[in-house]
Amino acid sequence: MLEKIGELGETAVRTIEEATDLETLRELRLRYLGKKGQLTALLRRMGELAPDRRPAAGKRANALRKRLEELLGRKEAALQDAFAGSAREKERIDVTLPGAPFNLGRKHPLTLVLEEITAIFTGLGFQVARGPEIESDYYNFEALNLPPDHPARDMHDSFYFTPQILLRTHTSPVQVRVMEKQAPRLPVRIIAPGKVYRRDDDATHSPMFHQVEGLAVDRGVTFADLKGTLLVFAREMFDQGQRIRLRPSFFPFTEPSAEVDIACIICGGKGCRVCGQSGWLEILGCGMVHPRVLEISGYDPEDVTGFAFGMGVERIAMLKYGIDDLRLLFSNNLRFLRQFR
Ligand code: 2U9
Repeated sequence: MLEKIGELGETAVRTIEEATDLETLRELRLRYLGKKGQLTALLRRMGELAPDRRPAAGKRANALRKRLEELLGRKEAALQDAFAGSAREKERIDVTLPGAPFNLGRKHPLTLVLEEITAIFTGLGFQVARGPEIESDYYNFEALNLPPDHPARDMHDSFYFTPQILLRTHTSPVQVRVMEKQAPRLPVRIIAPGKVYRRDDDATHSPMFHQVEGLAVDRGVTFADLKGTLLVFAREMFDQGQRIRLRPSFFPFTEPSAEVDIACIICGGKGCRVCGQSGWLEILGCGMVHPRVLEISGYDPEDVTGFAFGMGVERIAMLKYGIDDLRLLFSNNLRFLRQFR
């Protein structure tokens, strides 16, 4: 019996010393000291011994129980300390680690183009003017000399709230509002960028799109001023060697009116698929402000003249970046949008 207690003692001490976590230690306590533990079993068998041997064996077994309990207690405290230490280590902030990465956003290609157009015209002395997207029939049509039978005024071509209130179909009402407010002070030199709405929806038309319109009113403003301004714009926007061409056109609010082309930016004017073999690309419309429009807004057409122009921002962006489908600009596809900066 004494021998058995000795052997058990040796194994128990060694395994407890070797334990590296609290879970193992709990198992060892059960294995040796638990109800069904090995030392407990030995103590139970004391009765089998001859009476004269019992005291020595009992003393030895109890001494071992005490020793193992002490050892388990010490080991438990040591492991608890070590665990707390490593938890603290995990909590420590390492200020030398690199920061958490985050994705930097980009500007939408339409924003980039709008900002570029704005920068060119503010550089030429134009100021940015803004106005409401929900407009009255008066500012959107009547003040701009759009006759009552003009197709844009049809319920099917514009978005109406009531017969008198609609989503603006161009940014021209902004210029009318500015002129009305500042007349008869001169000069007027403004651009009106913003969203406009028309009942159109296909590969080249969106029901919402962006325009930049410009207006210059002063004494002695001529068609040459208009052409020079637009040539500077085309050269700043596309290429310093850029050429432009003006073709006669018609708008109710300008007289005379013209469409403006730039030499094709793909083939340089030779003719290709993009320009339909013509060598030219239409980029905007323009003209001298109709005397009726000047008069309605409070300026004397006998005293002052003005030029005006209008362009679609989506069209400029598509030409500048070689985008072949308008809908890409409104699809929120990050693989497309990531390409612009
Ligand atoms: C006032 C007087 C005249 C603005 C003008 C155009 C010609 C023009 C189109 C270009 C493509 C619209 O986006 S688009 O579909 N615009 O061709 N716009 S002259 O004329 C004005 C504006 C305001 C008071």
